[in-house]
Amino acid sequence: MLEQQPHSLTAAEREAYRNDGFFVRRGVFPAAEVARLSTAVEAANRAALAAAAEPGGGATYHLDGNRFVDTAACTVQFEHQPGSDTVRVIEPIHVLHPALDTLLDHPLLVRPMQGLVGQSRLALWTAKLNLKRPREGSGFGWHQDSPYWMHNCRHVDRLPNVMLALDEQSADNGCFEVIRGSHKQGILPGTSDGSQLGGFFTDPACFDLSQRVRLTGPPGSLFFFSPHSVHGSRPNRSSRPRRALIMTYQPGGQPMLKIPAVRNIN
Ligand SMILES: O=C(O)CCC(=O)C(=O)O
Repeated sequence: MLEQQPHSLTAAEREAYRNDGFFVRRGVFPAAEVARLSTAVEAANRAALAAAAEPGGGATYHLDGNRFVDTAACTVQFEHQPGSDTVRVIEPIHVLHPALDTLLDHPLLVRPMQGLVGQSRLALWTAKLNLKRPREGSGFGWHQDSPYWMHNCRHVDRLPNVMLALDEQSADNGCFEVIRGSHKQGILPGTSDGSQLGGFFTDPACFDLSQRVRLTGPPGSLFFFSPHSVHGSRPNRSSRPRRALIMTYQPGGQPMLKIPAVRNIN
């Protein structure tokens, strides 16, 4: 039985996660911490860009025409406009700045995650940064995370995600969107449009778009969601950034997705 501590999962949140596949804690991270983390993610972005640009510094490849570079520390995904040098996603992100590594142990993340994983000993599965820069940040098609992870993990049902908003998340800057209840059917079929990543996008016939919920909130908001939840987002058409960190936890003692090492949570 997990001890009830400050920030622990509430009964209502447990119920929401079970029924809807997600719940939200709005504006819970103090502004000063969000500011410190925002500075850290910009430093991490510069480090990732520098590593990707080094001659021989990374393996470059294209999937469906979009550029990825695997550096020694992380995968850097670039925005989709041809020739863009704007970073879209960096994974894993916690290795690029000490403040982002320390964040993984923050009670505001760990306490509710202990409730969702169902045990006190946790480890990190993966952590990524989604940058969604003003006007050029592209959207994410409807997908589940579990199909990406199922071949590397035997406990894919126990990989809850939490998204930490570094900027206000609104409809016009491409906030996170989720299909309520879509997690209940486990791993759903992908599309078969012949593209390289098409199989990772969820077949639209397999979920109910009328159950779509936009998760808006101020900086410092936390959005918890199931690895089976169908989710996505629209492009950022606004003049404001929509940066967010997504951390995924798992039972303690297990290795991470992209690094063959264990990062237990303190
Ligand atoms: O950042 C978003 O809006 C969506 C992120 C997402 O779908 C993902 O990282 O799997």
